[in-house]
Amino acid sequence: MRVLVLGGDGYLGWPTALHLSDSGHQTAVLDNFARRGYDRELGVDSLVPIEDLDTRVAAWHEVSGQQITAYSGDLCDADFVYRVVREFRPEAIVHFAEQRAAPYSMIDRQHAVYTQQNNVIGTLNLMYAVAEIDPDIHLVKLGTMGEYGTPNIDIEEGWLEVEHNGRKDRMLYPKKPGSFYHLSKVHDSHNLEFGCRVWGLRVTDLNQGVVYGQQTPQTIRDPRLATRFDYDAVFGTVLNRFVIQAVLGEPLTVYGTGGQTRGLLDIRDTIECIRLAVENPAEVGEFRVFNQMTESFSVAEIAELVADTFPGPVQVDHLENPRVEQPEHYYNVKHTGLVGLGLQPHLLSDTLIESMFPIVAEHKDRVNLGALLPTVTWRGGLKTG
Ligand code: NAD
Ligand code: USQ
Repeated sequence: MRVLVLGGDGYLGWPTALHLSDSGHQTAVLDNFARRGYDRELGVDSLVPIEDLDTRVAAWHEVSGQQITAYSGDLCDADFVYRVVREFRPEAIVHFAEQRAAPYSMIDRQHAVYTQQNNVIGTLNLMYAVAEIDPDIHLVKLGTMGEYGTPNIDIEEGWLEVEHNGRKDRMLYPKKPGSFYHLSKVHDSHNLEFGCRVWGLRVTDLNQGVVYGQQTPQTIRDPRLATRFDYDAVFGTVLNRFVIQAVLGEPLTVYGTGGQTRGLLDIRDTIECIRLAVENPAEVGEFRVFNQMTESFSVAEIAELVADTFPGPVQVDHLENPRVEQPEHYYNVKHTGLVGLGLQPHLLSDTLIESMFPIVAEHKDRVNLGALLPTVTWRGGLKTG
């Protein structure tokens, strides 16, 4: 198939493009390099050095013989989006291209507005391009488990059968997200479902949990193919950060009691989920939702797992939680859709965590220690007075 990967220079987009290319799909990537700009803004860099997109693409050609086409531009530029869709003529588009850090979206008004504008408008431009150029294109959109929040009932895959005053309907699952970033994904989901209903778009919304890991079977074939690995308190995600903190000999930063529970998955499962979704498209007019996660852990359990696995002393600190989130809650998520398509999950074993220690050790001198502790708070972004 011809597959266009939006956000193909990012942590997940790049290894996904390699996996699709390696699976025989004609693959193109698109990115505006905003993510590299956030690094400069925050004074940090990926723990593992990454090449620029042209070098990556050339290295992949050298290693595999496969060609990946690269487009540089912004999804918020509608003319550019239309041009790429007309030129590449994708059968599927995988959409990773959003500002994806909850803390970044909570820095202040400007960052909240940027996040929602970038994410919602970019997706809207894309929906229009698909609807006007070729509505048969299957749109595979990265959503997030955080769209649901932590409701006190089971989390279904996107939809909920509701009985109210004796009548029944199938409704989009109610959302209770925890940041302006997570809210942007909710807005996207609603827009996309509307596009399916009104224009007959075919969409798969993948509500993904927190991803961990850094290597995939393709990225390890050459150091120039490495994907980014974030450690800072804004873009670094919980398990990756705990592994990095353990190797650096820094305390693991559990926010609050650590009773908050999240769905997680291995980066190797992310890329495989995308392949499965692409190769098994949604029907015309269908808004299909999968919960893309394989296991749930509380933050305290994740810290304990990392501390137990690391071959040395590890200190676990409980910091005052900079976020506003439920410290203890019910969490039971249905996630059978992707397994039904053939996903064989890599569950979090000691082997994976252990394999991350040497990656961190090799590059630990690149860490800006000042960026490890959280500085963005959920209420601190309001400039009152
Ligand atoms: P990332 O920031 O590394 O990658 C996103 C890429 O999109 C970046 O390269 C960025 O430059 C690009 N981009 C952003 N806005 C753009 C625009 N307007 N036009 C063109 N390109 C643009 O993020 P990631 O960790 O690879 O996440 C990818 C997607 O998966 C995001 O949508 C995120 O919400 C979702 N997701 C990520 C995780 C995770 O743990 N990393 C978990 C669940 C969902
Ligand atoms: N946490 C800590 N200590 C840390 C970092 C995080 O206790 O040092 C806690 C947070 O308070 C939160 C949980 O760990 O309760 C997860 O935080 P995170 O930063 O790992 O993940 P999150 O902000 O939810 O965002 C990440 C990605 C985002 C994606 C989301 C999936 O950045 O793009 O959408 O995971 S989900 O969490 O399912 O919404």
